[in-house]
Amino acid sequence: MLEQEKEIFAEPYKIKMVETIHKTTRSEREKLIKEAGFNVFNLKSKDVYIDLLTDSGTGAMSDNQWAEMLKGDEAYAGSMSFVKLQEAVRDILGFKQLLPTHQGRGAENVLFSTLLKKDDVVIGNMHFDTTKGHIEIRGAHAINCVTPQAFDMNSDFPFKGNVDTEKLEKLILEYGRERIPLIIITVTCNSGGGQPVSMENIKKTSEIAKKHNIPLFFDAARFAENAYFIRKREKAYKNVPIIDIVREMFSYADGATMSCKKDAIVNIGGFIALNSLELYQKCAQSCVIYEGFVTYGGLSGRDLAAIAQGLYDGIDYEYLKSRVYQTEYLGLKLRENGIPIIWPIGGHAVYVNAKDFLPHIPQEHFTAQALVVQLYIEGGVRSVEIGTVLNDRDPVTGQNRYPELELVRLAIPRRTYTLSHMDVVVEAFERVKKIKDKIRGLRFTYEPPVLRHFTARFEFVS
Ligand code: P70
Repeated sequence: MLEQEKEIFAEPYKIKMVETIHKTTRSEREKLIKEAGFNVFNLKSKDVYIDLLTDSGTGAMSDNQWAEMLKGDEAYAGSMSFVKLQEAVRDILGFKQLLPTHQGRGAENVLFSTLLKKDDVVIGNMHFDTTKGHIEIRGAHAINCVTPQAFDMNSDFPFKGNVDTEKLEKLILEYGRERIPLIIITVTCNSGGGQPVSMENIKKTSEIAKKHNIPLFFDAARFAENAYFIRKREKAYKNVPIIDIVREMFSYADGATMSCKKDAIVNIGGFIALNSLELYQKCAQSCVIYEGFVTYGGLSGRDLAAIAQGLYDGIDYEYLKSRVYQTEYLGLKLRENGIPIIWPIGGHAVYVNAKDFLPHIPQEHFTAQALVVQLYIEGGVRSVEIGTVLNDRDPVTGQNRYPELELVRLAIPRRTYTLSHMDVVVEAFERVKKIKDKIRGLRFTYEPPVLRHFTARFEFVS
């Protein structure tokens, strides 16, 4: 008898409802992307075969979530769906107070309009773009303080999302506690490649924050994937139930902002969760102004109910295992085929290093954007540029800000695609690889002044 049965991988669910996806021909795609100004944000979803633009709001809800949608009660005040969500948040995350918001950036807006003033400093491992934006429009400064291993593309370090705790102490002393209204840990660290933060690091960061009396918040969009990595990579947590890991993670924080469009597997929604009644009361005022009354925050009762169920779906071990397996499956196949990717593979996405792949395209011709465009032309796969276009111009000098890395992100929606779809993506890269030396760079034909990557238009450099 076998000592241990060899495990065969399969998704831990079966398909109950489907959405048809459409194939286009290469020549159709050449025409479509030209009409879109060589910007994939301008493509219609029906013209995309495999959509890896984002894992945000693109997941498939479960039968249990749809059932909760039907049961959701629509009440301006005192909705029972709100009560359900509050109970789920108390049970899983352990926070007493809850303010729903329309999505993650709504939560950031409410929290930061309450906590921040001009010249304040917010330190984090690596702030996500919307977080940075909300900090900077208030005249405050967003400072990244991630572990140096995050920048070593070949290192196997398992927790590249960790806070550099020594640097954190130094920064606190340098700026002074009075200027630092909060510290934020983004779990997993999206801007760093979907890399996790260890429990040990969370604990240490929390000790430092407590010592200086600074509140510690999580940007919790992908908290469940972070917990899964802790279980897989941190010895002390081997075989510990995900819910216990999540409870411990959040026990070290004073609060969290959440984009429920990620690990709560809903199509819209967010929240702020915290313990302090005083801070809740202050935030509640901004919530009513920007989002909606405190028991719905811009969402319908059915959305709140779907989030409550989604929080439980999102921490299911078998689901998380298959989710991370799928991302790894894609990443490993790309790597085997000689496509340079960021290592280790992140939880929600594979990041391709465009500078290494297309060294003949200089950054001023938008290396990663050129790869995004060609990947669409060759295979109908939509990805997103994380490089010079996204990085915008320096507001003072007006010059392009060239990031160290030119990346193409392949973000995988939750419970949406199968491994066969991942094979299609690998095949699309094969085709791109065959003609890679002929790929041309791009230049702007239209460049909006802010957040240019959403609406800019390009043409090929001749
Ligand atoms: C993504 C989306 C959103 C996000 C996040 C973290 C760690 C807050 C938010 C904001 C954004 C995106 C990027 C490219 C294309 C489409 C969408 N991340 N914190 O895909 O939350 O979107 O709900 O306001 O990752 O990474 P919300």
